[in-house]
Amino acid sequence: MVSLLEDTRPVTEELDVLVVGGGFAGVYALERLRALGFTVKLYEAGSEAGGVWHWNQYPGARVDTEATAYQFSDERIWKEWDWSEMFPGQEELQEYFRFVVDKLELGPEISYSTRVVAARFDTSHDQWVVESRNENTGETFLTRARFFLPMLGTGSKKLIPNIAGRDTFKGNIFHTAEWPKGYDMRGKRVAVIGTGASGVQVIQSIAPQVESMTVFQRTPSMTLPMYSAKLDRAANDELRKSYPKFFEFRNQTFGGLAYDLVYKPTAEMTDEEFTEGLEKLYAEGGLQIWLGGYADLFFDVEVSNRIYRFWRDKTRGRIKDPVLAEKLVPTEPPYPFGSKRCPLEYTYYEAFNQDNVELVDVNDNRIDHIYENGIVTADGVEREFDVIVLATGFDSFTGGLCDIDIVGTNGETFGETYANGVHTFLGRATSGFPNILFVYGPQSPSAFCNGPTCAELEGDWVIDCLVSMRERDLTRIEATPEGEKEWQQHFEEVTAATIFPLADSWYMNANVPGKKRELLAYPGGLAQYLKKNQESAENGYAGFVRT
Ligand code: N01
Repeated sequence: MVSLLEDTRPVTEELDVLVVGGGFAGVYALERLRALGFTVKLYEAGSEAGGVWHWNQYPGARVDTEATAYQFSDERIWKEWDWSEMFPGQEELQEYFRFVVDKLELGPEISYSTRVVAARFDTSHDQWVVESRNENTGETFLTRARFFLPMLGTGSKKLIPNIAGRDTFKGNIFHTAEWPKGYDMRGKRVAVIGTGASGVQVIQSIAPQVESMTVFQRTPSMTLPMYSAKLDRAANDELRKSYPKFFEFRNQTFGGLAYDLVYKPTAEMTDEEFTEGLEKLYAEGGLQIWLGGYADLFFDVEVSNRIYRFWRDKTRGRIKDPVLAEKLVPTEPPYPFGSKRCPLEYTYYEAFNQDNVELVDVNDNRIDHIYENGIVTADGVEREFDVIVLATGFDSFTGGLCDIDIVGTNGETFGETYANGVHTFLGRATSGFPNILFVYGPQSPSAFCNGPTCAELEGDWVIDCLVSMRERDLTRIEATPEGEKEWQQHFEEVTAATIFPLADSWYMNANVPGKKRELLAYPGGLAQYLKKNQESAENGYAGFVRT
């Protein structure tokens, strides 16, 4: 194969900036960079913008963050857009992205169904030569871009478990992120593998429709009630009045959310005060008990265990069968509460009270293989299914990036350079890959930060950086290995104080066989993260070399 650098095909587009991915981060960066006069394009593999909301069309897909916080702070959008409820569903979010793209007239700058497949850095021009494929025609073409911004989010690569016999199955088998649009579950015998946020939403949504459902659980989720209030025009108008101040507040919270952590040390609270606080947070619903609750939760296993007992006692009574209750809501915490993502639910636990819903704990009885009619467990029992749903999550932080054949100046791909662990400066860039800057990337707050908030705040840092380079006629930026070491050290110090390493979660990269077990979402909070970014910029982009 001819190297992209020697490829003689004509270059289709020559850009200042190529943005990859049409989720919140990509759309935000595209609009701002265009307004600042950069020649910029966004390539999106899907047929529409929306990121995870384009791909995840499974029944019950619904955002777990309040709509007030889960939106752009751009008044051209929120002044006109009405949310129908506080936790909108996937279709409404997809519609929101259509509205944003139309309103900001971004269409001409977006190439849909365009998947970036490879990139090489041309050191003589300080440009990336990027090869992309049209997903409809299969044709490939070349783009040259000075800056290459992969804004791939944390859910762009599906994690498909390696279960023997998968290809022999005669029914339908699909991952939650590739759900066939409108696929009808009524009357089907269904297997669901995985009980994370996606699994919980699927299970509770299809339980009333299916003929039967078997849920294969490896780890129980600590799932919280959602309570999505309906919002009419008047309610939206009322919210609009508060938005400017609200967005300022959102940007200063730990996770860029509609609420902040409670920083009062729990040791200074009486038992009554501790419990009353939990009752209030729990009654408000959503993720508040987790990302808007006691900050101590993340640093003190004892506090985490107390909150676990509170949650357990609220939840367990909803499950009729005591054996099942112990599986779904164990007496003792299977991992510290808060160290894995809490999904949100309405009727998740009630689904298991149905006679036609069965739970298989794969720790007691593992999935042995898939056969033509269903799944065989280690005990030799064959269960027949029409559909197998893989709610098995994502190769989250680096999967999408490593899937693109990007080779850096050291001759390594991202997969190779991260083989012994991810290295970045500020979660913003990796040495050896000049002019590639991340937003919501590995070692940034990502999973601990509300998507739209970090899309804007991290995006602003990247955009300011590109503007300052343009003003100085600089054409190349690269993270230094020294900067990366410093960030790694800080990252590890902050991580060591938290409860996150105590769970095998996707936060810890522990869900992907063969990858290094390491926390890849910065747990120090948004304020501290932005301060570190600011310090670098104010010190002449310390931690980077710009030429
Ligand atoms: O994925 P997950 P997800 N055999 O990795 C299990 C966001 N999100 O798609 O816990 C058997 O959380 C795995 O078991 P274990 C949100 O940030 C948001 O559900 O690893 N089981 C787990 O139960 C979320 O955190 C929203 O032991 C296997 C499940 O599959 C993130 O996306 C909605 C297995 C995977 O859970 C990912 O959520 C949905 C195997 N081989 C998602 N491999 C909203 O905002 C994996 N599992 C609403």
